[in-house]
Amino acid sequence: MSFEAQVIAAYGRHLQVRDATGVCHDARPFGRKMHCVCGDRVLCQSDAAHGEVHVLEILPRTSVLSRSTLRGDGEPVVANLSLVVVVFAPLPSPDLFIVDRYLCAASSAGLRALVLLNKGDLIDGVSDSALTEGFSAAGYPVLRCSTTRSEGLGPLREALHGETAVFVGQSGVGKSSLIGALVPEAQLVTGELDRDAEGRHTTTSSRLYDLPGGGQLIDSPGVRDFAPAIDMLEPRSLGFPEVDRLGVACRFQDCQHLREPGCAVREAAETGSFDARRYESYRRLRRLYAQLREARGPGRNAAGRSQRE
Ligand SMILES: Nc1nc2c(ncn2[C@@H]2O[C@H](COP(=O)(O)OP(=O)(O)OP(=O)(O)O)[C@@H](O)[C@H]2O)c(=O)[nH]1
Ligand SMILES: [Mg+2]
Ligand SMILES: [Zn+2]
Repeated sequence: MSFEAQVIAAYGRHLQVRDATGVCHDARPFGRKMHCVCGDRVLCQSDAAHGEVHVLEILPRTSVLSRSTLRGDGEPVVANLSLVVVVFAPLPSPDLFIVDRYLCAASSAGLRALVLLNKGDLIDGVSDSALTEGFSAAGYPVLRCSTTRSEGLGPLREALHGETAVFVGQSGVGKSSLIGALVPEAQLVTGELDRDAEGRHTTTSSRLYDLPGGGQLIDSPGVRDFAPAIDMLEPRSLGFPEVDRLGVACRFQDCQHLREPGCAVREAAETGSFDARRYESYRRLRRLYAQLREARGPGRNAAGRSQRE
């Protein structure tokens, strides 16, 4: 018997899918090459004799958030989203380049994005604006909250209402804690938690939850680093909205906004109208973009396979 379902948890090849009647099944992709991710809509078949459910096919995705592997190939992370929420916090020491790169990945996937500063209880107003002003200036909505003090959760609930959103970001910023505060049933699911070297709980697989009042929210494992899938990036701006806007005034049409004369992007960064940190982040991503293309080697097409294969 075959049926349609949604992937609500993905841990490598171990999947959990939920059918139209709300029943959850453990499932496995049928075939080595199938890469299912959380949020995927899939066609399944139950093999009653072995008590197994196989995923036969991934139904067309409306969107997919992707990353680059170290080899420079694109790899899906979550699918069928409407919103990417990039979470960061004053502790652990924030790496804003990771936030920037998730924002670029969202824009290259055609997804709206929101920046969320959690652990507001650990920060004063001045440091808060130093951390967030570059994102606001770029045009991203920025929200602030403290999960431990239950502050700022109302506006966050409003922003998530009716969306299919994913929480992404560094490990330890409070993604799972936030989801626990927003989705009461989330606290019941502890199977995905593991302890890291310091004995802290850390999320090891993505899981989708229904938001009370409508919408879905996906918790994802924290990262130490993140690179967007390079083939999906807009080649001129790499997904930075400021570069996109300012770049129209560059002298050369194919300006990479590095050392070219008459570069309006670099000039804006020098005069302060483009956040200098964001510009530095653009430059780093530009270098990484070149490195990953190099790593993949010549003669590989957009799907990351050799053209001769
Ligand atoms: N002070 C403070 N601590 C918080 C807040 N939110 C979460 N924490 C703490 O931060 C730590 C990490 O929280 P998690 O929710 O596990 O973080 P995570 O982003 O899910 O981490 P990974 O699963 O590893 O990606 C826990 O000890 C939480 O209690 C907050 O608003 N303020
Ligand atoms: Mg977590
Ligand atoms: Zn330029």
